Amino acid sequence: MATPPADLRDWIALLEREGELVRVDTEVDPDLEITEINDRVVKSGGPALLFENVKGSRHPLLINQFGTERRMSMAFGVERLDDIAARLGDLLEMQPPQSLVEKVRGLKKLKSIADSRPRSVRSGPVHDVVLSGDDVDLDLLPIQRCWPGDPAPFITLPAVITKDPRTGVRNVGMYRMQKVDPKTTYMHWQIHKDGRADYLAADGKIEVAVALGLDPVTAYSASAPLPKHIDEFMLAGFLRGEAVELVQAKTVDLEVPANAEIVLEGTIEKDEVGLEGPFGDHTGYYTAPEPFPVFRLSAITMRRDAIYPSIVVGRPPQEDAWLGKATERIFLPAIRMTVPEIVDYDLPVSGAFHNCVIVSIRKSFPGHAQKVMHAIWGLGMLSLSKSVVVVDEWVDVHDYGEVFFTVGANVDPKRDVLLTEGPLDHLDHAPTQQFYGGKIGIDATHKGELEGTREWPELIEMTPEVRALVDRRWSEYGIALPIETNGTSRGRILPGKLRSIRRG
Ligand SMILES: Cc1cc2nc3c(=O)[nH]c(=O)nc-3n(C[C@H](O)[C@H](O)[C@H](O)COP(=O)(O)O)c2cc1C
Ligand SMILES: [Mn+2]
Repeated sequence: MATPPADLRDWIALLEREGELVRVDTEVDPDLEITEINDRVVKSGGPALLFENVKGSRHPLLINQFGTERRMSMAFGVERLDDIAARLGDLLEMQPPQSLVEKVRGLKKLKSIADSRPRSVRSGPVHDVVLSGDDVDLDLLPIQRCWPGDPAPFITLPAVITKDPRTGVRNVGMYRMQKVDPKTTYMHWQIHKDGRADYLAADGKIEVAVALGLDPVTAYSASAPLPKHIDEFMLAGFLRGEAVELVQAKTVDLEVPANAEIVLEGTIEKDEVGLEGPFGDHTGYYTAPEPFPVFRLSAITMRRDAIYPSIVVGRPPQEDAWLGKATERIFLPAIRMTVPEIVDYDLPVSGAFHNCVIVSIRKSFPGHAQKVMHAIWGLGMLSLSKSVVVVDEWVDVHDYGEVFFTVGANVDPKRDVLLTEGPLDHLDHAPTQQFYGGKIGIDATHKGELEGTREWPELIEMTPEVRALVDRRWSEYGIALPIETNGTSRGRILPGKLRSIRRG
């Protein structure tokens, strides 16, 4: 595994060396123009963009740093996103050691957890420039207005740091911030989020620090759906293999990443809210204006020549698709800890992540698919999923054609569709009532006698012998295929498990 980048500049240098970044020195407008340029680049799988001449600001703007699977993997220093999950899974599956070798290996793993804890340092480049009092001015930054219906510019890629007033445990989250005036923003803390819980637990007011322009893994960690009591910077440290270094902020009692490009410091009063939005959101729709807390800045600190990071969400697919896919992959081992029969899962990007979960399971008893649906509806942020599609272990959940085939072929809508209700995503506009509404579970697994069906037919499969024969002889046939196929994409696991839910 390559070492992940140390800070944003290191990351930009890496992207540039790898041909993954274009510098744009033509003047561009942060009001809508950057969105349209970026949209075309994102949708064509193009490079990260560093706009060096943004109208109205001295600071360059970085966008699309996460916009492809390759860049997202580069951020973590891995070949494929699944490789990150493997490291975490290894840790989660630690058993009491049987031998000395295992003991040593176990200790190494524990050490890697201990080393993941953020480290306090005395100073850092984030304090090269300190602006407080009258000098605090958000107009300095090239904040984007993303979509035509947005009433103001929004800070879109922040790591918002708070402390639980009761326990002192840090929380870091990514929440958009609408600019209200040069010293004020709103804080879009949705109802299910830890950041909001810290705010609600506060007495009178809460201190907040917002880090902008981090190394990519730490930036990612702000979007990770961790349990409330786990510090996101700890996850960042674990995933980077190196602790996040923190310095004391200047005007609030919080620690901030020492090498952030920019930090905004300030407070949020408990009873001060304003009408935030509308905002062109990752659901593909504008979210309606709603009251959200008001963040009043007390300081802005920066590195010299600070680079401002941005992201645009909107109708999927957008850049945030890959932040979501990283979470999907990283959290698979943790999900398997609780629901071990889960083989794999996929959150389709076009489902805006909360609309649909496709999950494959090792089915071993009647109603197993329904058990897994309920497990998902009870699991962290996945609990907000509106639909869950359950398939057998041999179905590739990432192959939507195969999933569609499986649902079409195996579902009796009357028998296999579970309609229920529960909490829904803050941004879901479909339910009659905000936050709560219907859910659908679709059981597309093979059924058996124990579930009261007639004999289930066999899936069509070629024999391994004939496949091997054709593999061997392929060159003799002289057939050039437009796409290389070795005939192994289907039927990797033969549906033999079925027998366990059939009698005998
Ligand atoms: C680009 C992007 C923008 C996001 N904007 C918001 C937002 O405005 N409000 C919000 O509550 N969550 C937003 N999220 C999701 C949160 O960052 C995510 O749920 C995170 O886990 C919240 O952390 P917390 O549970 O510690 O509060 C956003 C995620 C991404 C990737
Ligand atoms: Mn959290």
